[in-house]
Amino acid sequence: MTACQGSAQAPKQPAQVAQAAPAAAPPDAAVDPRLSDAAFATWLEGARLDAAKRGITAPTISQALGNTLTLDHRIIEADGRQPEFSNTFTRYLNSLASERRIANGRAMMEKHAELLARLEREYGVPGRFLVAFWGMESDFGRDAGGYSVVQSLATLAFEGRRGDMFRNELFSALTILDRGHITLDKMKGSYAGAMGQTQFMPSNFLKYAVDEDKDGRIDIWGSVPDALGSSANFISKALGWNSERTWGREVRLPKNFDLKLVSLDVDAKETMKSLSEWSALGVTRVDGQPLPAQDIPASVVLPAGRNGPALLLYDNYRVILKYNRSAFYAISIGHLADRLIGAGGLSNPGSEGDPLRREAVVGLQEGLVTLGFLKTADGVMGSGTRQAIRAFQLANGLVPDGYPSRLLIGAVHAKASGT
Ligand SMILES: [Ca+2]
Repeated sequence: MTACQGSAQAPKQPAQVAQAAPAAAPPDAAVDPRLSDAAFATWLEGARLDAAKRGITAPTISQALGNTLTLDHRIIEADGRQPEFSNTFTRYLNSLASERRIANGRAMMEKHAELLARLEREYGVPGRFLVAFWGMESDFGRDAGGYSVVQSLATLAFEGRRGDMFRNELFSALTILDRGHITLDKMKGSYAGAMGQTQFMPSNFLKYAVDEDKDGRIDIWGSVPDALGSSANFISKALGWNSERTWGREVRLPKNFDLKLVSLDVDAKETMKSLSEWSALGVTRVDGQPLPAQDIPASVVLPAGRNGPALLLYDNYRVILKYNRSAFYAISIGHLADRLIGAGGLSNPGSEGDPLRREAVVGLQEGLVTLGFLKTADGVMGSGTRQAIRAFQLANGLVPDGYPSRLLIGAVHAKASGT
């Protein structure tokens, strides 16, 4: 659980497919004078002085920020890389809540049943959500990242883009070393400094990580109780989990459902209604049974457009979004959590389709800009672009689901080129 964009995030791009074949580092990367080893050595001197001022002990400074610390150009490259595709919802869900992950997650639920029951009593977060986050973040600890956290953070702090944030994370990492929770060689994480089985940024570690197994050290790398306890504490305290409720459910929409009521941005108050209001509009459970008669505010979301699954999402869905601003990620966490306690797949799984290439997204956005529905083309398929698609659909008598289907993209291009 990390912390770059917004509250808790590492800058990985869950809704995007990783670039197929990373381009080799440009040959002149190492000779860019701003990123030279000499410039880094000077920067490191300043960082050592700053660390001392912030109360980091001399042995930790000389061990972690000594002259053997070098820049890692792979990290600079990874940080600047643009995702090549925008994934489809169904592909994303099938890959992150895969049958293998569901089976492994169920085994983890069983293996750690006692711990999970205790954590739910203590923090109010049900075990299935803790295990779902654990599976999504590090594949249950199997893939927690192999980068040196100190080297990653020093590289990104030096590189400059969001440098202040990474500099503060670096000092938090040094504080963790100073407190003896982990040794420098074992302090591993993602290239962006998200650490251990929970992928905590160091500042979140200092605020929310707990010594659940009470051995005197907080070890989110090697101790499952520490990792899951820290996760429960973070989700409860930092994100504000509502222990009374679940995250949402798949629903069936009536034939005449007004698709303008679909939320493209779940913070939009005008598309939030209580379960009884949705019931009155004809929304039911997928088996046709009525929704629970409760006054829970909820949003209808169609992550794969009007032909894909319809979901009714509650406030804990918004809690997951605070952790990662990706609707696909948040739905996958909720869905995976349900699968871990025996639920089946979505009744309408949607079709996988092909991921949209970045150029296709940019082309669609440029069309929407030309037509006055969008301000800029950034290549990212976010809620702003979906709102612009819906505005285009409404203006042209199309079904307003905000979804970038091939047909929709063709219609935008035709209008934009005036044909
Ligand atoms: Ca411990």
